[in-house]
Amino acid sequence: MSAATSRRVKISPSLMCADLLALGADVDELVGLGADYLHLDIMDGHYVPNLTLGTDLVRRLAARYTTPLDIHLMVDDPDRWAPVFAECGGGGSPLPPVISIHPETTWHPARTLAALAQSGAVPAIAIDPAQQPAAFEYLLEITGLVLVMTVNPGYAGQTLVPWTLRTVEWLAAARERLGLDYEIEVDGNVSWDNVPRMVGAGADVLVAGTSSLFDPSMSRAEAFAKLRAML
Ligand code: S6P
Ligand code: MG
Repeated sequence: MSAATSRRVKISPSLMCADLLALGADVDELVGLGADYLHLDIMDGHYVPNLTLGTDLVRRLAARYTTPLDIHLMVDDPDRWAPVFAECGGGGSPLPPVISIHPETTWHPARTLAALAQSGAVPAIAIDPAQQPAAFEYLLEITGLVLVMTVNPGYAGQTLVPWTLRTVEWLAAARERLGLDYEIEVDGNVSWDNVPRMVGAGADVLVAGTSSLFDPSMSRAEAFAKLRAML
């Protein structure tokens, strides 16, 4: 049975796409609608040319919600920042935060992932469109989730890089071949048109941003229901 038919597909709203001036109300609604994760993009202005969310927000969210945090580190020094976010993302949730690093940003990603596991977080890797997933095959055994960047990292509102669907397919096949259980998350232009292709390729967590859940033509509740109905 394929991953697409055997697994419940989860929704991880991207909070950089929420209404930052009314964030508490927006997150309350998303949690009430049944968001499975809360996706937080952490950028350093070096690895990606942008700055977004940070430690204080993560700490406040972790204290207020039991929905697990899905913390995506787009930084060029993950060994500095992963322990910081593992600490401030711990909060009161019974489920640990998922923390993803881009493995090409550190010389020894296996050590970084082991340290994340040691700190109680779910260790995760994020694969840039230009990276070959096979290069990270050995890391899959110590990884709870693999985030596939389906756009180039740094900004919301971009267009799908089409060959990244092959990365999703490769990861789904590798999961079966290796007998592993990591989740496969897609991040970037998860649109109404792209969702069926992404889930068909093997994605089981969708980062929902401006392309779906934050579609300005409908309410958040309508968009969430539309997305759920597609899964
Ligand atoms: C991009 C970031 C993403 C975006 C998301 C936005 O660097 O990692 O998580 O927030 O891709 O979604 P959309 O639908 O605007 O592409
Ligand atoms: Mg992201």
